[in-house]
Amino acid sequence: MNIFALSTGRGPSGIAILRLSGKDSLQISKLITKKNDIKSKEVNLCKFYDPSNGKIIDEGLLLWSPGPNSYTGEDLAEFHTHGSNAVVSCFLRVLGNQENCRLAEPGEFTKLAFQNNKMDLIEAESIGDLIHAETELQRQQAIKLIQGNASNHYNSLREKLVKSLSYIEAKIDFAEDDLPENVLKEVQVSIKQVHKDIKQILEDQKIGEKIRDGFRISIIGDVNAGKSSLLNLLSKREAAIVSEQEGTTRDVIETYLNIDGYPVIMADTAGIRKVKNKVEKEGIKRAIKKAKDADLTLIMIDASKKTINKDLKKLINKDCILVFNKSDLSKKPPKNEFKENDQILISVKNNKNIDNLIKTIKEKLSKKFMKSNNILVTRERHRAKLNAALKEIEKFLKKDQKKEIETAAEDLRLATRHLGSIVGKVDVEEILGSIFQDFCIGK
Ligand SMILES: Nc1nc2c(ncn2[C@@H]2O[C@H](COP(=O)(O)OP(=O)(O)OP(=O)(O)O)[C@@H](O)[C@H]2O)c(=O)[nH]1
Ligand SMILES: [Mg+2]
Repeated sequence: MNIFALSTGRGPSGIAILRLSGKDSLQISKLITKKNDIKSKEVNLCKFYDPSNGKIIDEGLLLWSPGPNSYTGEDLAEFHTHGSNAVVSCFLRVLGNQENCRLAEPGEFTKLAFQNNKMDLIEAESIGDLIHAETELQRQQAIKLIQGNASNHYNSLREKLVKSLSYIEAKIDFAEDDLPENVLKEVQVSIKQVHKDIKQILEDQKIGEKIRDGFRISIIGDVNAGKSSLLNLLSKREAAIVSEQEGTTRDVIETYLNIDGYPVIMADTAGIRKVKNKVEKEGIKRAIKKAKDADLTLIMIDASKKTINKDLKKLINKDCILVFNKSDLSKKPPKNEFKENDQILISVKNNKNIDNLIKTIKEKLSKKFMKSNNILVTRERHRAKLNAALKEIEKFLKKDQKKEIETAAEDLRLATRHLGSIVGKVDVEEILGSIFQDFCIGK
């Protein structure tokens, strides 16, 4: 079966690219271009025709990549046409009319690339991330992973496990005097190191996932301090209702923002105050929970107030930024004991000092999370597999490997499999290969 799809976005544009992958793609390309001398690794200037009636569709370029040296690993044609809806629809219809040709499913070209060993699972996932990247940080993370920094790391850990496993398998299979002494000791040392490495990877404060999904920032504070006004200003839309009435916001309102390259999910919440009203009370409860779960909390206070509300004070910790709003009404925010916190005086109304607030938010997130640029875990899937591998390694380390060598080997085998499945590699034959490499079995 051959598959095809529009690879560029829909809508009028200068150029559209349609891809066709499969063993008949050269034959189909010849039919559509009426050319017999289609060259690979060159740009072919062509006219495109509907083979059913010989009528021209458009003119453009054809890139022809024979497999396996193509994106999918199969024979692959790319048609560059003009990007109008009419041209694209006509071209898709013509491709669909060819024998053994069907529309590709989402991600199918990349799935083929993975199946044909053009890339591993992490690289394939990261291509999806790069396509969906909305902020600079997300772009940087995705391209790093596409280039293989995480895959290399996981592969090298896995190779260590495979090697240890091969020693253990040999110990089980062959007479002891054929093997170097201390084998089990060396295995222990190596596995302990792998255990330490995986633990370290997992202690990353979920930074990779946060960059993918967004840092969680909560705005909490006094009623009427301007929390909803700030959310609206930052998101450049009327996401939340703003009014001079106290207690306007009750539900948590979340908006996805790009704060100067940082992906952020910002939550506006109900103002903190003592109330009897059941609905508002629930809103305040949710606000407090949001603050506790957040990666960063902005405490918003009306700068013209004389003191900071006592209930609000209880929620301030060293990680919060104190945001005094309405600097147009008062240049002197209330004196307070929170000397260690960042304190910023802004006016949402006059758009004053907002850039400074954004800078402080970025610095704060960066200081708290960006401790290493060695970001590896970007998905829950990776984390779950790492945890599963860790569990098996711990089981292995707890065993007396002399007495329980068979079950210890099984622990390692499972750990290897979990690690391998992160990059999409599960290969038992490799263990055998490693045995032959390290022990001269034929002697
Ligand atoms: N003078 C002045 N007024 C502001 C400023 N920012 C917001 N306001 C006004 O303050 C009032 C309350 O603003 P909101 O954004 O609704 O405040 P809130 O903190 O969300 O209030 P609740 O949802 O009730 O807790 C509105 O009338 C705003 O127009 C500012 O910088 N200066
Ligand atoms: Mg509000």
